[in-house]
Amino acid sequence: MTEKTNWWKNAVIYQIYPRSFQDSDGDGIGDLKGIIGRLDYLQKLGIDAIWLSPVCKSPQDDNGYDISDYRDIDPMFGTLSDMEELIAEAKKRNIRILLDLVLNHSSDEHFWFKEAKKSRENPYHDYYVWRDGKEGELPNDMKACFGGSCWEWVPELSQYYFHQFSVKQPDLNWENPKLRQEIYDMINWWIDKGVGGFRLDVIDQIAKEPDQKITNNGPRLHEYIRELSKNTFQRADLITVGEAWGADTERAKLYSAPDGSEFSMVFQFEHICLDQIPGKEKWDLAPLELVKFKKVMEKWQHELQGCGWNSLFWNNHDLPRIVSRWGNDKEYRQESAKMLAIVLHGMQGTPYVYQGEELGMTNAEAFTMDDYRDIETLNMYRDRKAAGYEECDIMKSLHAKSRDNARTPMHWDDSKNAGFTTGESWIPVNPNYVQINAAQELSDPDSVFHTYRKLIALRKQYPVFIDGDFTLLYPEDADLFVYTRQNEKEKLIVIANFHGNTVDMPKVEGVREAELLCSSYADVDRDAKVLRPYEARMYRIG
Ligand code: TEU
Repeated sequence: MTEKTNWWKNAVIYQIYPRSFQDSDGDGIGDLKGIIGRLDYLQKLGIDAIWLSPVCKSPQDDNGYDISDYRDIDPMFGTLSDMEELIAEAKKRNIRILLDLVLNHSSDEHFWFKEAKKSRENPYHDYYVWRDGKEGELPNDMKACFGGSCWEWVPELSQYYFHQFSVKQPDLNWENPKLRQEIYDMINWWIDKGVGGFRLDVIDQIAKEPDQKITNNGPRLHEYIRELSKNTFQRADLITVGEAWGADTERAKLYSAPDGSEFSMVFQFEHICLDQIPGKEKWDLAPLELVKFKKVMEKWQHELQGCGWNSLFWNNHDLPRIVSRWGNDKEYRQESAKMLAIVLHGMQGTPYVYQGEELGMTNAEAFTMDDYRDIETLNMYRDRKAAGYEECDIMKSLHAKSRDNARTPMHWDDSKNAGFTTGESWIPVNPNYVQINAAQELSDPDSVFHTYRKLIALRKQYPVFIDGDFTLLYPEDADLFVYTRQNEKEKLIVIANFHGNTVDMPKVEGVREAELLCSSYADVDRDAKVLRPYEARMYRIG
């Protein structure tokens, strides 16, 4: 096993959704050369690694999460040599590249699946999950994530194949040791190319047991992950993060065990699911209750202290923009974006910043059905229409939660198409790029960008960010999020007003003498009796 440095404990990771980051050739779709051209910007922000959403060859049914060749780059994004150049250019700037491994399913256009479909005896047949049956008599009533049944009929074989996502994303059969070995070889090939780590797409779903209707957390899950880790990740000093919607704290401790037997950390979504009606779908909206939210964050901070490792995130390519979700994307856009950044970056774990979050980019609030591109959104619209939902209710859910909210192009400047492309963008650019863009924020020392830059630098400067114990203060307060982090030498204090009203300043010991590290307002009155809307302050004693 390579010696592990755990470099990722004080790292900050930046997620790039390649098709919306920077286009270099005018086809309206972002690409690898575009990313290379923006590395200096990312270096200025201070991040340590980039998680790239999938860029491998793909028919793009689910924007690249349907891979047809794991060892090649999709021509829309560039070539393998562009990828090698990206890895090398990033390395020059001390930035590592993390790839997104989609191992639960492949594309139906992958060579393996094309072979698998030829006959039951084909050597690749067992790379996928099949059940015998009769046309029209589904093996069971399991539903796919993007709507419809999990089962798809293949008449030539008189069999159904299993797919947890779209019909073009057949599930891989992890019970087959040959498939597993094939995956390890592919991962090792990428490790040899110098990638710095991996994000593992829906990894908690690989050990599915369709006959028992088990999707995530199947009985063999951790056995598979340990074997995977041993045969691949443990060869190098990598960062690995598993996406696990089904993770509770107990499981997260297994995934992120300090002995490195599984991953470095996982993405868990307990906090993210708090603004939906329990037991319903993400489209069924409920207001966020701060008290509940704080309890969830506190639980994760406590439970993993010393025996696991958290990831910290507000956003990704599947989630709405945080400033539109739990901040205020109008009057207090900047203040609330900064407040959310301060609250998150003060906690224990590795923060992830999703492209544009560092500018306070907002949801695509004016999108109509003509503007949406995402398969999940299009299918939801179709299914809810058919089920009799009102148009205005459907649109309300989509404006709040469609994945396309976070997939509009990055705002670089106020020129046409926000500087993203000289051609026609694959998805509309958010018209507010004229006010919200990187060029403007770079030149304003009080911008959201500079708050992120400062927080990223602070995390590297003070060890308390990494090892300090977390204590939640005022747990029952419905507006304030107040906590401390403490190690033997230092203490951090974070005080935040999570809402748009003015609230009394909480009393926290030590604040008077403390050094102010960061705040969401440029002018800070240390004697103020109140916190202004979305005001947040981060102090240090040490
Ligand atoms: O997402 C996992 C997943 O379960 C999502 O479908 C999630 O439930 C949904 O986005 C919430 O709206 C991962 C990827 O991040 C996502 O982009 C892919 O579509 C999905 O896996 C399939 O690979």
